[in-house]
Amino acid sequence: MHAWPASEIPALPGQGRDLRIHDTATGALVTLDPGPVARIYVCGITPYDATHMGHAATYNAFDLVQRVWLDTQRQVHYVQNVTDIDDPLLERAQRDGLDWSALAEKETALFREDMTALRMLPPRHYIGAVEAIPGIVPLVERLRDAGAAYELEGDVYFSVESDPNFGKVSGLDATAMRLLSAERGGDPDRPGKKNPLDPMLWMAAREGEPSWDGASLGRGRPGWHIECVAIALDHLGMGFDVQGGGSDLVFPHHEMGASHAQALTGEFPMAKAYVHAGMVALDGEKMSKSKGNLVFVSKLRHDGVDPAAIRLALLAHHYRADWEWTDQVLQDAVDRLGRWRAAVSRPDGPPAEALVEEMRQALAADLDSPAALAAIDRWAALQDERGGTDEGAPGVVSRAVDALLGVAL
Ligand code: 5CA
Ligand code: ZN
Repeated sequence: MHAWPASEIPALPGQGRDLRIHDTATGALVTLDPGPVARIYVCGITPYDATHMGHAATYNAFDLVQRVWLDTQRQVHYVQNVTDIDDPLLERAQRDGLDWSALAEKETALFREDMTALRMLPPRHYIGAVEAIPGIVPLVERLRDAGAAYELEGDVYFSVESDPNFGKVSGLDATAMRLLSAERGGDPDRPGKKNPLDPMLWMAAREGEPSWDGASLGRGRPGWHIECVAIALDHLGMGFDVQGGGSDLVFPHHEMGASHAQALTGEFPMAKAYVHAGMVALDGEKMSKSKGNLVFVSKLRHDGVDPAAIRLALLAHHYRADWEWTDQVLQDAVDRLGRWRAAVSRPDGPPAEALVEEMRQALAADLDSPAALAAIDRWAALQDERGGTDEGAPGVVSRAVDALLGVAL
């Protein structure tokens, strides 16, 4: 699949800092040492509805990771998937009388537009589940042949008991896992499974549903977790730097993915850091397509809201926090954007070097974007109250805000 166009990243004076980031698996901050090419896999959308503020907040977090790395003069190998075949997509297409693939295409196109408007840097590889099927099938066959998977009425399940490290990503106990499995796409109550938590790797073709050639597996479609593992291993290999997503992906998705990869390669962990963004809520409940309590990026854009203000509203919250979207959050961002634009519109101002350094420090310390915003607020207030004599300083600030935060002033 094609991704979306990259916004240009202005050059900055000085040098960025190495990223320290919270790893869910160890529960600690880790300093990543990615080498000249940093590798990151971020779980993409299931395209059955438009991009909402929760999605945007999560992709904003990983866009910051990419920008911090780029600021250290590294290249970034960023891979993202599109879950363009899965139960929720088929259910929505059926409900609305649409063709499932046309629905997926339409929502993916809208996502690209939203990401472009928000100045999220694109992945180098943007891969759909459907196009990954030829790579998924041999992995499932290998898991089965190695005894890590078994068949149940034509479907193929992964055996969590085959993995000595199962549970190490989420650190959850069996009761919590079972609850989350039922909530998030698993089928713990299906009779005949070896362990209720075992996730599906390959679903045999169902009447009236799309299916693909699965070689020795028979016709069918892939399970969700193996999709991301196949794409990540194909494009990044084992031991990449960051696997990212919202905190609702910790279990089962990222736990199962690590397990599949361990069974395939004998290595753990698949990613050096498992990084998770908090959940954005609306009216007290997690924003989610299934609940329908949504604020869409595209709707705000069409109502004339500046995408830079939407982005600032996201940046005003620490990526790991759970937070609530309100009209006030957006209004505050619109006001802040106005103050910043006024402050950089003059040819000179207070010195910019210390501010750029503060921004770099804040972002390198577990992506503390609220601290970066506060530093810019202080500079803008100084400019407003007393001005400054540093020629070109507003230009430096403007470029730093663009390069490090993806906000065009
Ligand atoms: N296709 C899978 C990942 S392989 C999926 O979870 N798709 S999704 O469309 O449901 O979500 C896309 C991303 O947005 C995921 O990282 C998910 O964790 C994140 N996300 C979903 N809802 C919210 C929310 N309310 N707040 C923050 N992030 C969210
Ligand atoms: Zn995923």
